[in-house]
Amino acid sequence: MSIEDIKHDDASTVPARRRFLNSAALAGLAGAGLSVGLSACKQEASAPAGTPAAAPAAHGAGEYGKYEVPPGQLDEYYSFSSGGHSGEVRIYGMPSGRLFKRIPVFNMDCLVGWGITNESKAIIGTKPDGSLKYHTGDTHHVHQSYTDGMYDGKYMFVNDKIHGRLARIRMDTMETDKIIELPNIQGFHGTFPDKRDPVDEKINHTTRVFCGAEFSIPLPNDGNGMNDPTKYHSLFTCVDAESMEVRWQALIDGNCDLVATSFDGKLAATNQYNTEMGAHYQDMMSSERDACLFFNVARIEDAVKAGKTRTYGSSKVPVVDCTKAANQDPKTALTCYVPIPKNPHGVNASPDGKYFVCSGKLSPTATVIQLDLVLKWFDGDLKDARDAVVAEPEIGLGPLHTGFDNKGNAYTTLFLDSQIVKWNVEAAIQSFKGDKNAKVVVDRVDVQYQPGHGFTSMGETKAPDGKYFLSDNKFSKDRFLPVGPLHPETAQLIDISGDKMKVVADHAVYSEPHDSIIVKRDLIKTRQVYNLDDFPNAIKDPKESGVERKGNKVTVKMVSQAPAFSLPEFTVKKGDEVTIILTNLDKVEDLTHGFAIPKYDINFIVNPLETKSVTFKADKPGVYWCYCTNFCHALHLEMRSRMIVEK
Ligand code: K7E
Ligand code: CUA
Ligand code: CA
Repeated sequence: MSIEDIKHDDASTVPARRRFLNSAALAGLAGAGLSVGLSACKQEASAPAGTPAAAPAAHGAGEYGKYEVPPGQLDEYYSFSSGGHSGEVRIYGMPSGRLFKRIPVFNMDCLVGWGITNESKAIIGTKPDGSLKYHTGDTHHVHQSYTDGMYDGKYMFVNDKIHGRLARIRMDTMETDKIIELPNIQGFHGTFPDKRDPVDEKINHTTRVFCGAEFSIPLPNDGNGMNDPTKYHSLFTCVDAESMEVRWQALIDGNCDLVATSFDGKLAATNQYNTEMGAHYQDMMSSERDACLFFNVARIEDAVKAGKTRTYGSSKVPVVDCTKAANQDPKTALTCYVPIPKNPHGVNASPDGKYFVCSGKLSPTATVIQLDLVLKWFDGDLKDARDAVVAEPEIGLGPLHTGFDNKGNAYTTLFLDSQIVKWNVEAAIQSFKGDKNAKVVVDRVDVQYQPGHGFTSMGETKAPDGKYFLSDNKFSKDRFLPVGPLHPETAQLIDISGDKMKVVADHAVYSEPHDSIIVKRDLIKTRQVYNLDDFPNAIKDPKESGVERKGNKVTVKMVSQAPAFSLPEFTVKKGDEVTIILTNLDKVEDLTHGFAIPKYDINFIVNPLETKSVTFKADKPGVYWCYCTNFCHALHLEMRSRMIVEK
């Protein structure tokens, strides 16, 4: 099968030729996969590299006009996007693609002072000496909290794959407010909040966040048993959405990848690509089938309550046994392993609450799993877990992630084909039952190039609106002005409101977005100004300004009011441990001040009525002009305070 065959497949003749890739072909793809994919793209691009591949002149600007947001107008949607190994989360406007804000999460950010101020350090986590425990992060998946199957505008959750942390962002200020590190895991990849309580019918909002660990490690990972495969395990973790404490963990067979939760709250699931528990990629794709692993949340929590748990290492978190061996009888089982084609990637919940769809990745298929059949298996009334699979259409090469519209269609990214494929879920089910006339694949559109995640507007709620699909592509090559070896990625906006999908905009995005959610703007209510009382250390009156000394610990209290700091100068001694507390008493929206101290590596901002503090050792005598970094006033440059460090 050549790339030519793949590229010229007609949407109507879905790839009967596309058989499951065998391991030998895959070994090739794994090594040369990207170049295979990219050369396929190259054939599509009629223009030589370096010139835009699309031909907008042929369409005329007018055709795209309705996707533009004119000056002074606001976007219809927010798009919240993870920033991959930048460790941050970004907020864009949709459809404009305008970047509004970068929310520092696991990274340091000297614009806002994230990782510099005491308050942010306390959230990120410190070593005993007060320095940051970690400086790096890798954000993959962002999801918001739900009420009644809709975004409630309260929280957003995002994972750090590198150090196994979960962060919460509060949506009113769009700032990170909690970060926790999950015990005994590595490669925390998929995460999803629940949508209602599995036990208490009255609780119809998010109370838990589920977290999947991709890499198996020896438990505990303390240097013992490092070459003993039986010691290696992955844990699936449940975190309380309010307290952000770990409620329980589940010991599983195989690994976790992405995570999905059902709208009725009863099920959480993770797709597993390494049921083989192999250490090398050849081993990880040795079996023809892996699994989508379902967790019966209520039963697990009963087991936790009943004390059927153990702990690992110094962690106090109760761990329940969710391995196959311990869960043979469906009627009492905590978990259900549904076999699906080899090395699947994403798992996504359909908005009608009925199905989870896993993408094949190494198989050209998507697998549709019917949730009430999974529950039937847990009741002991479904013979084989595989019988919960109600469709498995062939949709194209390298399927990764799926979004949904309001008409029963699914949109799956095809990494190797560089396409988005639109397919109909009910038709796929009919076809699986044997209906030869069922038209499963509805449309395909090329994207530039190699899509990873894709998402529809409001697609993760019970009410998607069927307007847009955003394709976050991993390569952009010739789509933008060249900027050296590191290319931006492309986020391509696709209008899905008609029968044919239409790419309507290329947005350049800084490396490397993975997941996004597209949220209607009226579901988000932000605060534009803080309350002084939000901060226990606030300096509420300029008269409280001054320098307080206790031994060699010095506290400098200061306020900012454009265009001045309340202390034109302050004096400390060499060797002092200095804490500066700064409250911005300007309460005008958008009036932010900054505070930088040369040679002391201090730089942060204070938003209207916000208080922040920094602590450092005054180890260099001399004069240091602290100045406002954030343009605030005609006399912004004059807004300074002189720090005098005496010998
Ligand atoms: Cu497919 Cu980390 Cu969601 Cu990226 S994962 S693409
Ligand atoms: Cu205050 Cu610039
Ligand atoms: Ca596998």
